[in-house]
Amino acid sequence: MNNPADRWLQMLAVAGDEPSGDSPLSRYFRNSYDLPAEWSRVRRRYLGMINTHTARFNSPELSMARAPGRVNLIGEHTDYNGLPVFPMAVNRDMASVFSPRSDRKVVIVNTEPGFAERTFDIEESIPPHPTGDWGNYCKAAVQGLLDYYRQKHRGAERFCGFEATIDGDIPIAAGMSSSSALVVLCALIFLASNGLDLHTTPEGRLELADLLGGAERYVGTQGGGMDQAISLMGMAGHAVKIDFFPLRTRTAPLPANHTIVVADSTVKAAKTADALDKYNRRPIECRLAAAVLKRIFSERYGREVPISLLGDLKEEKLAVAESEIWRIAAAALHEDPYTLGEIAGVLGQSGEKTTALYCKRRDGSIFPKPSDGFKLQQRYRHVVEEGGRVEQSVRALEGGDITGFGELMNRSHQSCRDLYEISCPELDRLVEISREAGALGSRLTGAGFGGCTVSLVENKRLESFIQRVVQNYYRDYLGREDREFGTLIFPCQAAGGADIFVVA
Ligand code: NG1
Repeated sequence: MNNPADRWLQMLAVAGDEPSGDSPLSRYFRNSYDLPAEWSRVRRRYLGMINTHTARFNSPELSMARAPGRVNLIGEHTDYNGLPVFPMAVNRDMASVFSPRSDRKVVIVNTEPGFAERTFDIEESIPPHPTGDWGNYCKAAVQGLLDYYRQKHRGAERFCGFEATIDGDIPIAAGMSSSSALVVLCALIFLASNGLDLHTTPEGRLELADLLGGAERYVGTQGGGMDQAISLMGMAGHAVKIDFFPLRTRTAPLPANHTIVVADSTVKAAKTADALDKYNRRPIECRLAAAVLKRIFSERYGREVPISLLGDLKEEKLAVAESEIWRIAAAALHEDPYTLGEIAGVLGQSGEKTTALYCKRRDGSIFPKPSDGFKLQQRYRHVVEEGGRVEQSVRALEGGDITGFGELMNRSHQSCRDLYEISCPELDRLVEISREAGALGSRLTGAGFGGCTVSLVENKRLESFIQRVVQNYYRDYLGREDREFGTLIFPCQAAGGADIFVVA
C-alpha cells in the first residue's frame, strides 16, 4: 500500500459506521458530521473525488483539502462597512484531492459535470475567464497569493502549479458562500503545493483571510471579508464574531439543545451581471452615505474627521461621544432618496467627480444611477443598527439568552427587508412560515436577493419544524412535488476552519 491513493482509499473503504484510525481527516469527519447517519454520504463523496482524480491525472503525490461554507447568523452587509458579523462555518464544504505539478500550470476538474475543466498558467497578471466562470475563483486565489508574495520579493516564476479535483456539497448561489470556500480551498492548495505555511498559524490564517477578502474582488464583487475569514477561522460547535480593519475573531459557543437549520428559498442568488449590480449598489450607497456624513461632521467640528466607512462612526475615531454621533447622523440624512446632483452638491464637487470616486464597478465601468435614487438614510440605518445587533447577539449567546438571540435574528430580517431591501417575497414567506413552525428566530442569510434562510430551532421541535416548513413552503407555497427535501432544508453543524490533509 505505498500508493497514496490506495492509502486514502483504504481509510475510507473500511467497513463500519465511522472512518477508521486517528488521522486528522478521520478526526475531522468524527468532529463535524452526525456519524454514523452521514458517513455513507461523506465517504461516497471522498471516494468519488479520489477516483475522478486518479482517472484524470497520473500524479505520484496526492493530498486532500477542504474549505467550509458558512451561514451568517446575524450581521448582514456590515463587513464591507467595517462592522462585525457573526457567522459559523458549516459541515458543507468545497473539498479537493490534489497534487502539485512541476510546471506552472493549474488544472482544475469539478466532479459536477456542469463545471467544465479549467486550465491556466501562473503568470504575473492572470487574465480572467468571462464573468461568472467558476475558474475565476481559483484564479482569484492564485492572483491574490502571487501579489502577496510579490511584495515579499518572490516573483511568479518561482511558483509551481497544481492539478486538483474539486467537489462541493454547499448549495450553489444560496448565500452559503460556496464561492469564497472555493477561493479559500484553491489558496490552501496553492500554498501546500509550493511548500508555503501561511495557513499553519492563527496569525497566518488571519493574514491569509485578509488578503483573500481583497483577492476575491477579482471576480467582480465588492464584498467584505466575512466569508474567507469564517472559512479559515471556523470552530466546531461555535459561532465566530468577526471584526474588520484589523481582522479579529472571537468565538462564542452555540446553545446546547438547539439547532441551526438552513432552508433554501430556491430563488437563485448567483452573482452574475444583473445580480452583481444589485449587490454592488449597496456598497456604493454606503460609501456615498459615509462621504456625506464625513462632510457634515467635518464642517460641524471645523476639522477633517476620519470617516471612510460607516463603521468609522465611533467615539474612538471621531473623539465625539457616541450619543452625539447618532444624534447628528440621524438628523443629517433625509428619508427621501438622494439624486447624484444633490450628493455632489453636499460633497462640494461635480457629479462627474462623485461618479468617478464612488460609483464605479471593478472593471472601471460606471455603475448606472438607480432609477429610484440613492437611499442613503435607509442603508445607513440598516448598517449601524445591524452592527449593534451583532454585539447584542454575542452577549445574548454568552449569557444564555437564546430567546433574545432569536428576537435579534427576527429584527435583522425586518431591517434587511425594509431598509436594505435585499429580501424577496419567497424569502419573506419562508421566514414567516419558519417562525410559525416554531423557530425562535429566522432570517435571510448572506447577500440576499434569494438564497437561504437560517433558523434557530429547539432540538425537541426540530422534526416537526422541518415537516411544517416542507409542507407549508415547499409543497403549498412553491407547489413542489419532490419526494425528498433534504437538499433544500437541513440542520447544520458548526465545523472547524479549512484544512489540508496529507497522507500519513
Ligand atoms: P454571499 O452570501 O457569500 O454572497 C456576500 C459577501 C459578504 C457579505 C455578505 C452580506 C462576497 C464574497 N461575500 O456574501 O462579504 O457582504 O454578502 O452580508 O462578496
